[in-house]
Amino acid sequence: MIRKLTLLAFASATLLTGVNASAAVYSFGTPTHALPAVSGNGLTGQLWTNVNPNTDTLSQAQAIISGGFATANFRATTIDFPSGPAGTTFTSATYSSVLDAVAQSTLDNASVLPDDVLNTVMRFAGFFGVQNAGEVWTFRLPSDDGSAVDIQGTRILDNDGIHSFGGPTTTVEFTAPGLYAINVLFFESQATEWGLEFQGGLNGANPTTALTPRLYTLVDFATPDDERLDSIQPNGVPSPGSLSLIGAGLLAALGCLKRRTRR
Ligand SMILES: [Ca+2]
Ligand SMILES: [Ca+2]
Ligand SMILES: [Ca+2]
Repeated sequence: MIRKLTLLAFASATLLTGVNASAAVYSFGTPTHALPAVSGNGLTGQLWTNVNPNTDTLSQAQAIISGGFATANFRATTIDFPSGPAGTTFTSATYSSVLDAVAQSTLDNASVLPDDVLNTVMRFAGFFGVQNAGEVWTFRLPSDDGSAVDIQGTRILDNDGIHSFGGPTTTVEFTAPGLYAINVLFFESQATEWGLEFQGGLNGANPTTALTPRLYTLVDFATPDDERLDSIQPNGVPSPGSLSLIGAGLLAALGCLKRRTRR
């Protein structure tokens, strides 16, 4: 209780003084888009199944992502795999057991569901919604094996390599409200454990994976050049045309979807 009160007092002081840059490791103040009137409903999720078993680094995983289409695309309301409190499951588990109901219902290639999760690469792209100037977020990224988070092209969490479930924590201050580009990478290539969670906590709150209202899909707020992403277009959000878009420059900054002709 004492710790919680201290954190609340700190947060109040931050708001009153407006001087909090020294409290956060990273600071961003130039959003890509204005904050929409609607809440977010998840990031654009992509997975590559049965990748090279020697995919042991983030750079190797990025090369796979840049090399072509994902095996499947879906909407990730949370970055929580396996879904639920458990941090990890076994690499013998199937995608149907690690993806939550929304992910499975928006999946554009259901043939992956009975496959085991050994040798996976995943990428989550879209935007993080900041509602008020001066929000300070604590972000945490435990995974088995490697993972990373980029915001506006800056790597704020680097959890590279083959390791057991765990990862770094950092703090990010946003000095203006709006949508900030976010990109989460994950790879797993070594049996027997598999898991990823992206957690956030606002103004000293304990980080959790319950971030759905803050997460906005790429397909809603940019122009994806992989037409298969159209299949995960959700309901209840503005069409891309209702917002001003940066377009190709944004996709390049995200290290994004390779432009290829669908066969
Ligand atoms: Ca979990
Ligand atoms: Ca497999
Ligand atoms: Ca592992």
